[in-house]
Amino acid sequence: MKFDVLTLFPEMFEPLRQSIIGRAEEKKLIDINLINIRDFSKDKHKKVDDTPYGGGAGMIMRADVVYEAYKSINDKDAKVIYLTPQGKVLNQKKVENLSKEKHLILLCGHYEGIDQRVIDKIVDEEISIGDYVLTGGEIPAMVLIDSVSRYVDGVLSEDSTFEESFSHGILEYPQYTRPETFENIKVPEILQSGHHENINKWRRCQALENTYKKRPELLEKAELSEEDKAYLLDIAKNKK
Ligand code: 4G4
Repeated sequence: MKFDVLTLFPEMFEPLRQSIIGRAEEKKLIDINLINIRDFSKDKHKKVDDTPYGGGAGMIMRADVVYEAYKSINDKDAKVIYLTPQGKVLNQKKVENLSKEKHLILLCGHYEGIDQRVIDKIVDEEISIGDYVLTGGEIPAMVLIDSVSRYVDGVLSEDSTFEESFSHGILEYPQYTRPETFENIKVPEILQSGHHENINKWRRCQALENTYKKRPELLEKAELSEEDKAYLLDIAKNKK
């Protein structure tokens, strides 16, 4: 999977090249190509922005400079995504669907944003990572690259992707590792029983209870079995 990132601040993407995403790039499972929009300014001072027509605060990124940067990519089949607070809010389903694309172009705005004419000309989809305002689209672009890359074959261990597909739409169960006793608190006994069927049931119940208590709205869209629903009714009854 290829990501081309159009940005004025390519250095901001350095922390992405760590850990799992860094290794995925080394293994050539993903390719993150950073394009500095400033390289496409024809101005002698390398100017990329200007004041807004009609007045108002701040600076707007110029349509012509952004367009030249975009044209340097030269792939008509790539999907162009603009990271903006005005976009549809990203969720796990959207992430999974984006991972099926071969080539994504991520357009990062800074300052007060980008001249609308080049957005209308090149952008296929607007995406927001949540209802809050940031100084630029770079962090949202990193969030998108990280979340989408997890679905690319070989990036995560087979085990993690299998387990994740099982908990579809609900929260995870709690996890424990050594030491067996921490500050006088023992690991739940069942996890050392070796009885995998019971462990799986316990984890499913913990996941459901977690979701019911912390994010009950997720249960409306989750795919639940009859057994799941019966357990949720029990939790609801025991609530004071
Ligand atoms: C485009 C238009 C995305 C990009 C305006 C980008 C939050 C998100 C930006 C702006 C962003 C998000 C300067 C407001 C850059 N902020 N929620 N900022 N602003 O995904």
